[in-house]
Amino acid sequence: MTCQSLAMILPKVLALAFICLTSFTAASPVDSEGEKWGSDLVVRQENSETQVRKEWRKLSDDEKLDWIDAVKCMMSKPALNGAIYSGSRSRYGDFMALHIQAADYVHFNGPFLPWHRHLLILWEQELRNTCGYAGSQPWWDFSLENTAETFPKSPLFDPLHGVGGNGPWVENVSSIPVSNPAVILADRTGGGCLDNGPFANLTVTMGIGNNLDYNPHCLRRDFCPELIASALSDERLAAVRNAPTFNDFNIAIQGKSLAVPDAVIHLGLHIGIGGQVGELADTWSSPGDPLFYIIHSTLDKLWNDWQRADWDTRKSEISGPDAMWGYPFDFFGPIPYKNITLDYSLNYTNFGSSVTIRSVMDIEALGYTYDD
Ligand SMILES: *[C@@H]1O[C@H](CO)[C@@H](O)[C@H](O)[C@H]1NC(C)=O
Ligand SMILES: *[C@@H]1O[C@H](CO)[C@@H](O)[C@H](O)[C@H]1NC(C)=O
Ligand SMILES: *[C@@H]1O[C@H](CO)[C@@H](O)[C@H](O)[C@H]1NC(C)=O
Ligand SMILES: *[C@@H]1O[C@H](CO)[C@@H](O)[C@H](O)[C@H]1NC(C)=O
Ligand SMILES: [Cu+2]
Repeated sequence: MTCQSLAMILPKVLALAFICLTSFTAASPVDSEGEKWGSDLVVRQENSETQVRKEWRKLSDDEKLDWIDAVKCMMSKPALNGAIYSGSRSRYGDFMALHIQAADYVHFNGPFLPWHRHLLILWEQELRNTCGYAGSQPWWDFSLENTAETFPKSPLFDPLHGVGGNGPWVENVSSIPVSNPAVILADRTGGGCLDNGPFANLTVTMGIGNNLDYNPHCLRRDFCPELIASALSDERLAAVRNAPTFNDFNIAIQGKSLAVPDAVIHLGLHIGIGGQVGELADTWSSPGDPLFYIIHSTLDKLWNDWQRADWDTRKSEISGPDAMWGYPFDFFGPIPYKNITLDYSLNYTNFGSSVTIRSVMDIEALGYTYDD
């Protein structure tokens, strides 16, 4: 096994696996009808207490196992959307299908953070209501392990009280199906079917890529520690925290190009763990790896932290293109888009009611908060 330094791939301007060039044409701007469509339903349940989403290592061992068990429970509950998406074989699969069908409208644009915020609320409610989970969706303070040496040793990846670690090393991955075979990551260190931790031998039932058909395949991880160290560095995190506007914040989270050296937090988490051939690196089917929910909880926390640092302004500050790859994420050249507003409708097609961005701006009003 070799772990080449990221420097070896710096000169190449590579499109990362998390994106697919062909998806450019699939993105379409929302018309004005769509923007009026959302409701202002507040999700918080009557009389419910504020739920605190805890950092992984702040959970007791029993609490960690409770979350893992709840995820496995979701994988054991019957799908409600199996008749619509043949790949959805469980309630867990329904969430994956939701993400696959929405992916081209909710990444590299303005709705990215709000759409995933409400997705996590739906997910957390389902853990509680369908699987009796008493806790909250955990997040991960990756700033404690953002070097190539420390990242793989994070307690998050513990085989017993964590989600398991890397996939076993596979040198020749050329026959493993991926969304974008052009992506080569010199720094990859895994690639095999996950063989450790609570999700060892997990069968993912749909994907890879924008595909909702039944396609059973194993869960792979392919850690790229050098990419983690670069994309999740203290410097990258400072850019997130110090972003003066939501537009700057969104770019500090999602990136300003798809070149590997420009990868920042969101891509760093997905591709640093999913690597070249892992599920988590796939734009569409990344929720096939339960780590997806921990990653997105982490991004949601960063957004909330940023909002709370200047709450009066930021409780209502939103911007960005409605369309994927619209300015300032126009990495493939200019495309038609509209700037979103708080009235923009976040859709959960075949799954749940649409909500406006306005209705997800304040997590405390939604009934939860983060520790730390
Ligand atoms: C959201 O739903 C509305 C109403 O059905 C629709 O007009 C709009 O195009 C949808 N937006 C997206 C991004 O799918
Ligand atoms: C990798 O595997 C593919 C197909 O499995 C094979 O065609 C190719 O020659 C292999 N490459 C190397 C460098 O071994
Ligand atoms: C995964 O499956 C293989 C082959 O069936 C089996 O040998 C192994 O014990 C399983 N590992 C776990 C952790 O269940
Ligand atoms: C969207 O907002 C940006 C920043 O304010 C602005 O530069 C751009 O022209 C706007 N785009 C459209 C289509 O209105
Ligand atoms: Cu996503």
